[in-house]
Amino acid sequence: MKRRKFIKAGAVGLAVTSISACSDSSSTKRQNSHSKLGIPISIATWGPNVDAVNQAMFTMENGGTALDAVEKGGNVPEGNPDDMSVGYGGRPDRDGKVTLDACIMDAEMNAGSVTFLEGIKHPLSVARRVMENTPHVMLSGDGALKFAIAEGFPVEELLTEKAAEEYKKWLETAEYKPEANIELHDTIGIMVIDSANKIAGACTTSGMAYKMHGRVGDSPVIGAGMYVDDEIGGAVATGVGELVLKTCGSFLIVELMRQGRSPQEACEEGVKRIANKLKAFEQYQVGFLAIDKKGNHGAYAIQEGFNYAINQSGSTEVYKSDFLVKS
Ligand code: SD4
Repeated sequence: MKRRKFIKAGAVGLAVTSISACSDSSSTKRQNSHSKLGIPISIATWGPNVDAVNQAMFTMENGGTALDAVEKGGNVPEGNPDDMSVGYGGRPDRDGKVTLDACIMDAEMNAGSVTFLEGIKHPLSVARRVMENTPHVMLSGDGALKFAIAEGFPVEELLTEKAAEEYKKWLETAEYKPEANIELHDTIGIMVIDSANKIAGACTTSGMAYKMHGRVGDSPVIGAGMYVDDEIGGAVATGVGELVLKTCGSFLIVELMRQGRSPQEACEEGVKRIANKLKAFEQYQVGFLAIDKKGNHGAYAIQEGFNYAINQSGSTEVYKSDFLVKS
């Protein structure tokens, strides 16, 4: 069953399609981006990830753990060829290769990650196997691929015709210039808290389009692209990963919440840290999203344009994030 909902959340009103995972209760109007509506919650970067947060909630409602939920949620954009920032259909690097980064973490501080992985549609599921089936946290490149094959993952062509065509066009100038608000990113950072009050988080991406071959961003780095701490809450990042890596973005935000900041205040401070420390930050986009253990959420970005999806209290909504650089 598919149903269409008109979502009005604070300053934003977006029409989204939600799947049957949601209960039938009507959409809740929210005044701001850090209202208290409790757990379970599933939340992810970028509005188009409504299907992912719904899938995550559906997984929990059907007996899955928080970890299952973030994996299944993240698998949605990974398998969607129309999402050109994640998994199958992702934009390639400047050598024309689709290389993927992903990580996952649970409430017990177990973590797994893969970086620079080619040919596997669901890098997040490989990251989970790294976490569960190896003594390591991160596997990279050929080693990650070898492990994935040994775990039974099929090797597939991930470069779609559409992405290949865009790449060919890009080659005409071959200029690598990440620009804010030419949304060359839609990476999913997803977090859930289940009804047993356990948190989990994940992040999965094809990274910055036309990056150097071998470049790894923030998304697979525990504490940069994603971090959860079951005592406090969690945070995820999206945008130009170099800025997030240099400031340990997600870890910083969780630590700020540990010191008493709300998720909203912590995200704002995370963006301000970038602004205070990194030159030319205003040319780029970074968005942070955070939740605490009560299910309060907050977000903040350098630029206008960041939004995020939530499934909480029986409804799915898209929120628009506030941002720093206002003309
Ligand atoms: C990266 N942070 O590879 C990722 C890109 C991203 O939305 O978030 N895109 O730097």
